[in-house]
Amino acid sequence: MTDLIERLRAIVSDKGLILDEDGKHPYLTDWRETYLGKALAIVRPATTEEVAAVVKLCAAEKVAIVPQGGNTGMMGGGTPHEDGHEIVLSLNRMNRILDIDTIGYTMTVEAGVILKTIQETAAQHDRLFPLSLGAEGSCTIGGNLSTNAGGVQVLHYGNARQLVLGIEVVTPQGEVWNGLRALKKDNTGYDLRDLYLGAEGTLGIITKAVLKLWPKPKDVATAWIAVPSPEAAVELLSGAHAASEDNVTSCELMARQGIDFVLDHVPGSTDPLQEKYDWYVLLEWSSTRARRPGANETGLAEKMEAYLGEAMEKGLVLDAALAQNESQARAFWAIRENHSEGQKREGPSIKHDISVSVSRIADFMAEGLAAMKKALPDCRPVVFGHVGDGNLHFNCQSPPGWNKTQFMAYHHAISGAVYDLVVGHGGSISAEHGIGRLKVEDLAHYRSKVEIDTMRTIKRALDPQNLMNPGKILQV
Ligand code: FAD
Ligand code: 2HG
Ligand code: ZN
Repeated sequence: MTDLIERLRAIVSDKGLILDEDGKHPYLTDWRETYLGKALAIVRPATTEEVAAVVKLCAAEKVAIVPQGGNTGMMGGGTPHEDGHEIVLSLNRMNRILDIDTIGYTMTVEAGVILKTIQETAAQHDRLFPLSLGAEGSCTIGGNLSTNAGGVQVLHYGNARQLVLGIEVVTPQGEVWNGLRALKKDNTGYDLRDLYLGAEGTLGIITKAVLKLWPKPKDVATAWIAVPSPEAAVELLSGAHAASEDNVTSCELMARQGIDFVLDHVPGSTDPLQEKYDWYVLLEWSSTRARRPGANETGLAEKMEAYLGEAMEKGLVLDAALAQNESQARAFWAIRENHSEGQKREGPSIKHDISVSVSRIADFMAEGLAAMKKALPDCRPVVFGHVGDGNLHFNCQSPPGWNKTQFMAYHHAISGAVYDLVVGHGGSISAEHGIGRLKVEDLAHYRSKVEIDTMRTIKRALDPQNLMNPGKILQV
């Protein structure tokens, strides 16, 4: 073992190696603190060549590797197992923006660049990188691509898979595949890029990416809206596409329970509306068309106000606050984005990151809430999410005062009931967070034999020694 550590040190130097227990700790547990693993070392290469050399050494020594970015994943995919035989390979020193091409609308980055840095760099060049999620201040683009992250603008721009043109990958054998092609069209055989995207580090390590950029929006309207029901939210969205001239960029649904947790636990949060309602929508429209100074034309805020007025007459809206400036819009967004934090501070929760088709949301919701309550009558449903994508965080908070052990005794009953319904509605048991370690058994249960066998065949072919993030997604 000393020999392995010394050989790793020779590749990444002292700066790239963490061996002391205090220093290792943040890399050994996940954001939700569901798992606490052990690792031989935390290895932090600074270049693709160093990643490749580390992987080659580990392949020769049969040491498994857990790739890690910002460690904000929800499924324990970036956390090592408890046996302490793996290394964590963190990409957090590979954090350089390599190129920005404003003519071709692309940006080339290393995998460890923080998502917010990418958004800010694009904005400085009057461009937009549209991936946007609550963890954007700490997650990395490598982690986003490896989980095929979604977030709050998928509705308009697509999920991470749709925002990338090319990637560079270090294979489980330590070879470098340079797929950094900035091509919109490329039909040359099997799509290797799409294989690694969403693979959660089980097929190789993403080291660089060419990202797509969009023009920066110049006119944005944001509203915090109380609605009578999830059905009304879906109908409101359906009409908004045309009313906004196809400029809906976000449509997030929230139940009151999650908002209360944010107001209770996240300092500085304030309720945008005076009255309390059961359901809310955060709606955002944005356009790249700037309002010309002095011109007598209607901007998105006026259009949205008119639309919400009509919707109110139809009973689809109970009350609404339109953001008057950017800081008010940010305050609305903070309430939405702090839902995970609010739930974490409230205590134990069981998360269901599910999707059904948008038109089935209302039926699923009624049945799902009843199923959760049947499994544990005192549980507290916390439903929120990307309703425009049919993706709900159909979460369940423990009854007040319960500890994790008490609550987890109901895990299978609650999640089984929810997932059976989701699958019955033709939906997915993981819309955006992936499988990681937490849902390995669920994936095997809910996906067909032919799908699981095909996935296993791919994994075995690319990683015959099962050293690349073993035990995540699939047991091989
Ligand atoms: P990590 O957590 O470090 O890793 C995630 C997985 O990818 C692991 O399996 C890991 O092994 C692998 N991995 C990481 N980097 C690489 C790499 N370079 N090459 C190969 N494999 C790699 N997700 C959404 O989809 N939408 C949301 O709206 C959303 N909101 C969130 C809000 C909060 C507050 C939090 C804490 C998380 C949220 N997430 C969301 C979950 C999470 O998937 C994202 O935060 C993010 O995509 C993970 O990036 P990361 O760099 O932290 O990856
Ligand atoms: C979000 O949409 C994230 O905020 C996290 O995907 C969801 O905490 C969750 O369940
Ligand atoms: Zn989400």
